[in-house]
Amino acid sequence: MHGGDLVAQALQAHGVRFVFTLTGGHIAPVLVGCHQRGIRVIDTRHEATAVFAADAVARLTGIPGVAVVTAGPGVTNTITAIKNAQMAQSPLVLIGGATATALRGRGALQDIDQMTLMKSLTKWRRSVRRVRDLIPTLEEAFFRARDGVPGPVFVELPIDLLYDEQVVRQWYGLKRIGRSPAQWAAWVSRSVWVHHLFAGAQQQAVVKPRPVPQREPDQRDIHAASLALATAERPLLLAGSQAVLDPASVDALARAITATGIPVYLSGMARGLLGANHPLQMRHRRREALREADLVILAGVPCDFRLDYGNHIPRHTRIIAANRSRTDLMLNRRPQIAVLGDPAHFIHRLSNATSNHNLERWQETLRQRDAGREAEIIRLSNQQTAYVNPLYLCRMINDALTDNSIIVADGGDFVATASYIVRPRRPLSWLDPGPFGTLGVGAGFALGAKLCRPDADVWLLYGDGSVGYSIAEFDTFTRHNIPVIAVVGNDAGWTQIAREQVELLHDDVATRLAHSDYDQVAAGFGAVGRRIDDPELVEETLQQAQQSVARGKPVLVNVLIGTTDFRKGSLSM
Ligand SMILES: Cc1ncc(C[n+]2csc(CCOP(=O)(O)OP(=O)(O)O)c2C)c(N)n1
Ligand SMILES: [Mg+2]
Repeated sequence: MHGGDLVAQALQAHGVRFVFTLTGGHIAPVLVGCHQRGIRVIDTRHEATAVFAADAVARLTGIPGVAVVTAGPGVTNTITAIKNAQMAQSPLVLIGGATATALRGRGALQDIDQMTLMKSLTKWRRSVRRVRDLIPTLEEAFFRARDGVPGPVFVELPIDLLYDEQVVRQWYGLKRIGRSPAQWAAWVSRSVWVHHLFAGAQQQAVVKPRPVPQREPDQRDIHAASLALATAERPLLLAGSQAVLDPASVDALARAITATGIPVYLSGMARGLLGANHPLQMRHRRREALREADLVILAGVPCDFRLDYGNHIPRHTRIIAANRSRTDLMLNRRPQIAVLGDPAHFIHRLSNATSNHNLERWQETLRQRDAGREAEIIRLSNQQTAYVNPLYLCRMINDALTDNSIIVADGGDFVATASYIVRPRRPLSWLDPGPFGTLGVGAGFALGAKLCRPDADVWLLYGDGSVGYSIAEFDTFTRHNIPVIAVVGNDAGWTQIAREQVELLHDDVATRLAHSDYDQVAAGFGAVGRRIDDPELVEETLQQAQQSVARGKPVLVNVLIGTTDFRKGSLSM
């Protein structure tokens, strides 16, 4: 048994079914160990994809996703994806290879200070120094990733801990003792070093995954919140990603929300929590609703740029906030009732403590407004634009979804439009990057999603700019038999940026792309590629795409789209 196998053993004991990687000499024993233990090893074409995939696995299963990358450039290539997971509060374990312990700082290949690099990106990190510490360190890593505010952790594994002792002794030149006193002294010192690496390795502890305790909301806060709710006439609930951190309890959460009767806006991973057509869920004109509400409950939703730093909620409006993060709880606005703890637990407790009161009129006002906006969207989607009207395309995608579809959003303008039109049908079936807002999550998220839910059809909505970051992963989809449907909203540009830039600076420099044949690129990697520029063909092409997926083939539909004013004036800063 070598160190790589011990790592695999620890991962397996923590419920890990997939590891995502791009290989390198420093990590080979870990990958082989996983493979031989039946953990599926998915090798991607970029380390960022491996981490995005691990992030998706974490979000959909609650079990930390695992990415294994090689020393140096393998680790540095993960930075954006790791930062994204940190800001999305997604628990994942990044395992990085590293140079041999005795060669640190001596000019070895790919030897950089990875621990300092990872300091601001991870909530916890360790460099393992002895074989016997491999399993306990990984146990700790899995615990830390999920404890409190979840997030990525980093474990660095020097290569000489991963091979068996005989091989390492050979590397260190311990097979032969030199004749001179100097050679002898060097041999002794290297021998002591290797002895230290392997000391106690034979008596490996059994892997014991540690349960993660949850901080329960304070009973006084629940009481105060239920009193506030009892007197509110126009309460509004905003639920965000942090409310669905525990996939096992999302259905119970949906029931608890329904029982409160409070109108709801869902964001991030919480989209889809209430299905496609729940009477309490509103989708549009949130700002107006926030202006009129007399009580706003923020369940895992910080007052960041998405709520205009709290300015979307008038000063006099009472706020109840529940959040696992003390910083997010207090960000920009001090709530009247601040509950430090899991927002889903809080809603359960609140729901139990609250007797239903009549909110019919308020619900109806919001519902009518929502319906008004829906009608407007349908009208806009029927307008003629060049090529295919993007709103129409989104409506067609929405119509093609089943009750078991997962949607991945990677792009700017086009996918933001889709987020108002394409409705996830069930909990945990919408994935977007989160507050870091990085482009490039697409293929990795889709990969993780399809692996976790092989029966689901995974729809990957891309902008034509965004698709460039991960189109090479169609190779991964093909090699690993991962059939997903990608739809590229191709407007030949980085439109979200162009819109403001051209208006304010009268120059479109660096925002133009070509109507490139992304479909052919995907076809080159073995997928089915289709290109359309005619609205008449959309419905049929999407149906064919679903058939291809049913036959096990990944598909990329490259749709040339026109422009509308739907998102005019929406700029995030
Ligand atoms: C990694 C990264 N680089 C740049 C940006 C800035 N950015 C935000 S939206 C956007 C345009 C995206 O273009 P595309 O994917 O084609 O979508 P479109 O807006 O054209 O629909 C850009 C460049 C970003 N969010 N992330
Ligand atoms: Mg574009």
